[in-house]
Amino acid sequence: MITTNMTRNRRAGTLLAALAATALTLSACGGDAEEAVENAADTAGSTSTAANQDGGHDGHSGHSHSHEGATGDPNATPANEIEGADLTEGTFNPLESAPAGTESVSGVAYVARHDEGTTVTIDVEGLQPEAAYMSHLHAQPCAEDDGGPHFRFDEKGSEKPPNEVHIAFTADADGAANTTVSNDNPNSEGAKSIVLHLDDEDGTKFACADL
Ligand SMILES: [Cu+2]
Repeated sequence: MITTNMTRNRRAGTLLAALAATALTLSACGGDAEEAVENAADTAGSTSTAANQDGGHDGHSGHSHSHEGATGDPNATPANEIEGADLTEGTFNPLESAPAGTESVSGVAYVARHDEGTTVTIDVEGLQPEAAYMSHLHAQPCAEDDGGPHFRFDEKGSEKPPNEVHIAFTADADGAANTTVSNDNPNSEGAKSIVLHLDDEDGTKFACADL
């Protein structure tokens, strides 16, 4: 990655602060607080891991340039049509930080967990005609740091598919897109949102759906 050491250190610091904040938030809510604190501590113990995990955390990692294993298939069976699946639905809303020209986005996201794995379908409109976009499953709700970092099946594993779910897609002539990606791992309950990114240098986040 083309990240300088200075940037890495700054980002690692930001991530640690974010993790601490997350742990505090979770403590206040009970539930998995202890586990969250342990996870935060684990991550904090390794600077290089923290820096790597920040890939995509703030949308500036350049991840949008790697579409390997991520290209959506418009002809695949959509998540909401898979029989017997545990289906979650979310509604896309523009983020407060959405740049001019992206605020009219709307649509839905479906995540189906089933015997074969996890299938994600996004159905959006209000995009730029023929423009390319990127999206991912993210680990936090939209209201928390615009979805936070990418969701990973193995938290300490790769930031690429299949350990993350990436969905690259291109809008049609009407600015609409409907596409589906599948992953053979069904254990995606940790995915709390789907974030849409511009396919630019920074991978700018502009819309999010809570799952
Ligand atoms: Cu993302």
